[in-house]
Amino acid sequence: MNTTTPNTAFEKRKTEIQKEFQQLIEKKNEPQSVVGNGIFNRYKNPVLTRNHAPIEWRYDLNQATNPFLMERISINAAFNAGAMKWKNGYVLVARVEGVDRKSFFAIAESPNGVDNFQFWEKPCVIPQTEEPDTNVYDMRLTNHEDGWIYGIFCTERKDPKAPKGNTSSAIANAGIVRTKDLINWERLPDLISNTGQQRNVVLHPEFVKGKYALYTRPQDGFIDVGSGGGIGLGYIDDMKNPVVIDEQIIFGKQYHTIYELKNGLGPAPIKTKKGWLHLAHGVRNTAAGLRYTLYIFMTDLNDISKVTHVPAGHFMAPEGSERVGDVSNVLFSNGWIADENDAVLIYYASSDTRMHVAVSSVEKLVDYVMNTPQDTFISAGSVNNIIAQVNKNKEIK
Ligand code: M1P
Repeated sequence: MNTTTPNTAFEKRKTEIQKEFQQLIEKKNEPQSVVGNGIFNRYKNPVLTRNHAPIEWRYDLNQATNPFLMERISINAAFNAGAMKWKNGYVLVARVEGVDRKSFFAIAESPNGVDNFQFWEKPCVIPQTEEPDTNVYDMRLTNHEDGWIYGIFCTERKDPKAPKGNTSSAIANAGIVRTKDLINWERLPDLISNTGQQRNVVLHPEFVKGKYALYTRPQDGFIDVGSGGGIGLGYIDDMKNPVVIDEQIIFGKQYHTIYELKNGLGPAPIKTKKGWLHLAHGVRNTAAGLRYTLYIFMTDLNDISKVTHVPAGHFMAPEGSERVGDVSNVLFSNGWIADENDAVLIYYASSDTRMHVAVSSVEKLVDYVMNTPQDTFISAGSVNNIIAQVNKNKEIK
């Protein structure tokens, strides 16, 4: 085929690709149900998928070098996004994963937070430390009172101590960047802590006694959390020398709960009049593999190490098509936005594949966290909770 003569098949395909893409990113979203559970409303369509990746990232649009208009760089998934309000828009810093298995960060923006998310022109450029990151993912954004927006993410590198022939062992740690414009990212040194590996590290938005406060999730190995696996809290004097001091588990794993195997924080907490609201993920093992669900807890306004309320069980679990994906039976969240009108937009990923939104409010979440029965850790206790509620309802005149 002479690739320099006009190719109508090429032009036709280009038009079709552009049309399909436009339809996807302009698709309106709406709440799934008007009744729901009264706590939050899921929205019908995922807000971000691999198909939201810009055409220019995936295709060489030059007919001479790509006569069949094939995807040259394919994207596998868009998930686990940090979130924040930016100017008048809602931005997600998504974990975008190529088919080469490498994740990177890219910002998608929407005018209303529930649909019309579009990626910015190019992915984020994250400067490297002396030892390049093999893979980066799951950025938590914190608009800190020091004036910087921090992004703390997982940086993964091959385990130098892995026995010969072991080509999968890795070391996970917290990488740290900061920015004022979401375009230029300054890389700070990786977290220095004494406790093995780290994932799910989150910066608290306010100083605590003049120090930066950091939620951690120490673990013994890359997959194996070992004796760690709970939510820790430690302090840092200077983010340019991020040595964690006084790291202590404030909320551990617990037998026969949804956070029996792993317990890790989601996004930075939301400050309310009653306490700090936290969204986190709990993991338990089942015959079908690991199951990741989301739960909510609250800590004391004046002592962030004190957990004051923990409703029993999960807040959200994978449902319907959310159950299936690259890593099935997973809900994971590292981004939520408390909007000016009291609404809370909860951005969550399903099965390591795509992003969704559910909407609640600060008022509802505070009510939920403070008034839902806590776990009694035994079946008889769950029965008692139901009977107490039935009896209470009988008293209603
Ligand atoms: O595959 C589920 C999740 O597994 C890891 O999370 P955690 O360290 O809490 O087990 C991360 O790789 C996360 O990105 C992923 O969604």
